[in-house]
Amino acid sequence: MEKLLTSILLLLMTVGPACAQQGLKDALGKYFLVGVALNTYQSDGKDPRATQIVRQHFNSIVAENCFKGEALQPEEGKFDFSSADRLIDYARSNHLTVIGHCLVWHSQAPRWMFTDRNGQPVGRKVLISRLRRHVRTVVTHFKGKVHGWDVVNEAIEDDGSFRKSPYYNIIGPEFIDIAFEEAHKADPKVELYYNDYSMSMPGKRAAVCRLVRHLKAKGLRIDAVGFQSHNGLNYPDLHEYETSMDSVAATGVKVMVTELDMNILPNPWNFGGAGIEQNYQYDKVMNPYADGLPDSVSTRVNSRWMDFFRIYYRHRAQISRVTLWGLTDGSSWLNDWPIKGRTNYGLLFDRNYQPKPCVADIIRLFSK
Ligand code: 9MR
Repeated sequence: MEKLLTSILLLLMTVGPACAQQGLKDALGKYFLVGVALNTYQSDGKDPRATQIVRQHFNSIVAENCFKGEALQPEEGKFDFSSADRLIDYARSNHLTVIGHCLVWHSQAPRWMFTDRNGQPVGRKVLISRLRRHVRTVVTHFKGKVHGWDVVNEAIEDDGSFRKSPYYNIIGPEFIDIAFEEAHKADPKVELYYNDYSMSMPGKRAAVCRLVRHLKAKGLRIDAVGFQSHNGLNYPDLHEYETSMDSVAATGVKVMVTELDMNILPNPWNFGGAGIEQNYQYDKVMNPYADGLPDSVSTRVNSRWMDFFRIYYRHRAQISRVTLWGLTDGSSWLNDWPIKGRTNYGLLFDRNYQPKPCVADIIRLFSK
């Protein structure tokens, strides 16, 4: 009897902490990849507390910046994979699936990409060959190491028109087809995605679905559409957001939530005027929680997180990945956008690397 009790006690001691340690990936991972974007400090393994959270909660990572064009090909023909390769090593030693972000984007493109030696815009042929070379070289380098690529990022405006980026202006909308074609040629096995923000906007939704159908009709590979999901407390409209998920899924590709976070600070565009006294007020009003988040706001934020994760639960059959755009509140880009130096609370883990209350609720929701 005594032996039996000791065995039960021992079992409880081993299983108990394991249960308490259940992570997001254990519950949500049954349905889709659970990812997080890492900065280079984190993916270089310099932040052990970050690594602990990554290991417990996530099974996928994406580079917040070091896979972007300007980082990988800072000079024409001179590729620098050093940071990105360290992220691949980090992923391997922590058993994480890597997503590549991103191959073709008007922002953070290599500086030289659109101009010639004299600073004049390059012609169509030259830009196509530069685009192809970048995509081919990068995808080939990471062949077998990256699970999927954001091939084209943010090429469509909220009203559904094409963004008038240098790629569009010089090449025309075919730059998108070319990018997908070249990526597939370089690695026929790798998944390919189109990625954009404000996916709840009806104009953007229609245009992105049109784009997916167009690529498929041309016989090009596309596996998923990324909904960046830089959300706020009052946007997007949840119904429109869900409608977009259904519409995208109806085109025959998966939905990916690729850059999930929540800006909880006031929106400066509601402000007008330029008086000095108003500027002073502006700072204070725009950074109201520098000393901490009041409980009432915290409760609202947690419940808003749950609104989104309930949507992801309902749509779990359509979704192939949910990735947070950063690990802790302290490392989020939202502290510096659209105003530098604010104290934002945009992620699931706080500045002390502690999970917000909603983390346990999300795990419960997906464990039922
Ligand atoms: O989080 C990234 C930030 O560190 C960079 O300064 C910024 C530069 O444009 O890019 C941020 O990530 C963006 C992502 O690559 C694409 N979608 C919007 C993200 C937030 O701006």
